[in-house]
Amino acid sequence: MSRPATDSKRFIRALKGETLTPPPFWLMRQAGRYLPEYRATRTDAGGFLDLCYNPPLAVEVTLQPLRRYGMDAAILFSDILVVPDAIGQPVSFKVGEGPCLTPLADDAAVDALDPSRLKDHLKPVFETVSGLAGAIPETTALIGFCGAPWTVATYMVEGGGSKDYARTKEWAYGHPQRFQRLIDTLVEASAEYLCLQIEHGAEAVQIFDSWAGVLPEEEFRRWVIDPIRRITERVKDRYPGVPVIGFPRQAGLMYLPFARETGVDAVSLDTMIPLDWAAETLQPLLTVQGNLDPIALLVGGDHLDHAVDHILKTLGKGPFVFNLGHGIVPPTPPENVARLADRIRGWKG
Ligand code: 1CP
Repeated sequence: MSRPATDSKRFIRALKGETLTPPPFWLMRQAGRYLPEYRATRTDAGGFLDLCYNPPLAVEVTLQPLRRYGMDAAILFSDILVVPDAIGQPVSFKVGEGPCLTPLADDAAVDALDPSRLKDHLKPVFETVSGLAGAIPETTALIGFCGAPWTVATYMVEGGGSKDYARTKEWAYGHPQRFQRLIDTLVEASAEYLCLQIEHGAEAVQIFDSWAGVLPEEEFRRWVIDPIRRITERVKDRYPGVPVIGFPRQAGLMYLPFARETGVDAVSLDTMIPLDWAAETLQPLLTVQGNLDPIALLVGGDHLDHAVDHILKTLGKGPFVFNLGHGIVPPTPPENVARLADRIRGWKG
């Protein structure tokens, strides 16, 4: 039996501007620690990156949430930090501490990064993408992804997570030429990475700029909008029909220039974006995705139902993909995710 064309999948149709009732849905971090079967596979795999680089296990954890909840899209199981790992800045994940890298020290460290290593180093990830393309249900779309240059750069300059991104801002404001070289390297590596995922079967891609919201306007244009515009342009040059979703988390009013200027097909909304503003200002321009508070999903019950209905009523009248405003948190009860999936699928408009 041949698989249906990508364009007939509900998730892809919504990204291309159709209004669908009920809307298609998937959830950021839908594969992850809230699922007991994920925790079991994770224990078998060894470290977190070992899981990302193990195609059969990465395919398995990508499929786990689909088996339970039948989302309209599967997101490749990997991490945004495989890109620095691939281009010459090794990454490790310490249990309970998150990612750990040796911080970039100077110009020489930036010059030593080498995007030409990416294709070889990330072979297991592309093998996972190919495996998934043949394994997901036929109406489900496969999402590839990367981190946006700004967000990935914060990990590379800080050496891990950060509260205020002070060192990265010092680089960006105080050494803009050096920082530009780092961003340019990440534009090149990320565009290549997304294109290779598409070549292996990804049908849409999402660019995660999780820490976009910490920059002032001028710097937001330079370090968020411009690099994402260049990545989108390169992907569209080679794969014009593949939708690109941008997620400039906590960008506030800057969502509007982001939507107008990056060339993305859809924006993923964080939890704080007012729904009426998004419906009136963003949705006439492009598809929106979002934006349930992950803590509403953790809490469940009436609060969850009310929050879900409010989003469906406000954004469901235009091109829309239901999602969270950020990733699922590990203590979320799996039955709340089932309640959410039923509520969305039961929506009649
Ligand atoms: O212990 C574990 O099992 C690791 C937890 C985990 C998981 C499940 C990490 C570590 N990454 C992931 C998978 C992951 N990461 C996916 C897979 C697909 C899915 O959504 O189901 C995706 C898309 C990401 C993307 C990612 N990684 C982002 C962008 C999205 C976001 O959440 O803002 C970021 C910032 C990261 C970095 C990262 N990876 C992991 C950790 C603990 C962190 C640091 C987060 C921080 O600094 O607060």
